[in-house]
Amino acid sequence: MTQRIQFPPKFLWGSATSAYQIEGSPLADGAGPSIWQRFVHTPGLVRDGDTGEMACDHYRRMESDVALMSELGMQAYRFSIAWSRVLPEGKGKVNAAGLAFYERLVDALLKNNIQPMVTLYHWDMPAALDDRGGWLNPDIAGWFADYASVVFRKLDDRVKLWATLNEPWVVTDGGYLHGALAPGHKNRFEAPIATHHLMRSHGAAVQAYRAEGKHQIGLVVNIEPKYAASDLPQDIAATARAEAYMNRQYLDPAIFGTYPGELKEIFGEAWPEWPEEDYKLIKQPIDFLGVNYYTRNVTRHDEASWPLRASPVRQKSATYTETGWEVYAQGLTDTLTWVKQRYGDIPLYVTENGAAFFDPPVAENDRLDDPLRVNYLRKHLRAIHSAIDAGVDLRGYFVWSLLDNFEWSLGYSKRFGIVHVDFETQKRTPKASAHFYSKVIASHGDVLSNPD
Ligand code: PNW
Repeated sequence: MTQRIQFPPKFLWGSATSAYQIEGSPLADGAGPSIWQRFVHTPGLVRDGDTGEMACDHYRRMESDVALMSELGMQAYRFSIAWSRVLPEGKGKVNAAGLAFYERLVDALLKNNIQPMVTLYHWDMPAALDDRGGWLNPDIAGWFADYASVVFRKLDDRVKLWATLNEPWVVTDGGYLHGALAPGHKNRFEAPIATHHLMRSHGAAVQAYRAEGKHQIGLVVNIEPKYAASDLPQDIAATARAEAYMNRQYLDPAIFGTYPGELKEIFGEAWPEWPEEDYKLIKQPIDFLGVNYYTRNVTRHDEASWPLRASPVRQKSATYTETGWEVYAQGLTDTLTWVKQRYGDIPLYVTENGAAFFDPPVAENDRLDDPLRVNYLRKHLRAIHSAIDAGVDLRGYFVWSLLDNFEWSLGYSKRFGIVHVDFETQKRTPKASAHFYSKVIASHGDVLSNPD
């Protein structure tokens, strides 16, 4: 008899979104503008001039979206709070109406037996704070902790899983080094400073949580395992730099209280020294780590690539998604076991995993077949099971994303949803991948044992 796939009894199955990507109505009910509000209204920065003004109109369709999650059998839902809905100026006066939206969302989820996981920062810095330097201003740690406290006091009686930051690497690399994401800076002196104050802010929010909260708080990072393209010493060194830059830049300080030495090599004189007390603030004990996994990277030395001097090598026989990311499920197993080996036995969640593929139009019978996404999910769900088999303490999995949504500077051109959204009518249509994922949840993973 073949062995059936089994997941731990309390393993949580969920889906994920973020505020600016789905909500729409960014200025409703007294909310202040965020840096994304500014970025999307600066001509030329977002593909086709797309904005999050409407997005999935989730701000007004929240109840029916929660009902849809319930129909799909979701057990958990990871969403983010828009800081400038709660604090229109980023600090100071609380906007009760903004906070009330998230309270209604949490209550709707709980009524449907869906566990909320709340991310405090998914890239939408209040514009008023960006005017004061945003992540470059050391005061941001206090502002962030104050914002976090407002939210903890309101929702910690109902929310058991909190995340401080979503993907600080993307915030600094996209927002401050290469400028593809808000606030759109391109400055190698700024990126290391943003990194440091992001991590101080993470630490300060965790400290605030120990004072205000009673449940679990963690950090969410994106990890892309790096594999050397050859045995050449220069490729191996380039791979170590790429790994330090993306995978260890935030986890090492959060867990060990130090930055990887390679960062000095990468940034040179732009990598500053920081006072010892900062590292104490950053290294707060956390309750879990969230890992966002999409792809891997085969890495070679490349003098022309700034500032890493490392480039990805395209894999000839591999499948690539519409964002140009190789489909490589083994990398998810490798990532989870690497985190365990390097950082110890901290509980883990896969907080994002998914793929953008071109989807056919919705058929007349309301079906949409997305076999590539089904295949991606099946492989990656088996990959997390392999990691659990190898002893990783994985507590749950969140597919990215529940809905097709605003994919940042790529606008609506890339669809990650397991539910199709018609951005003209706002009609939701679960894709075949949603039905597949429903069956995974309903069988607690058992269907993954069946042949494809
Ligand atoms: C994540 N990378 O971004 C974000 O958390 C989501 O908001 C986003 O929609 C999703 O992935 C899909 O893009 C990432 O280059 C962006 O490694 C870039 C990388 C990873 C994650």
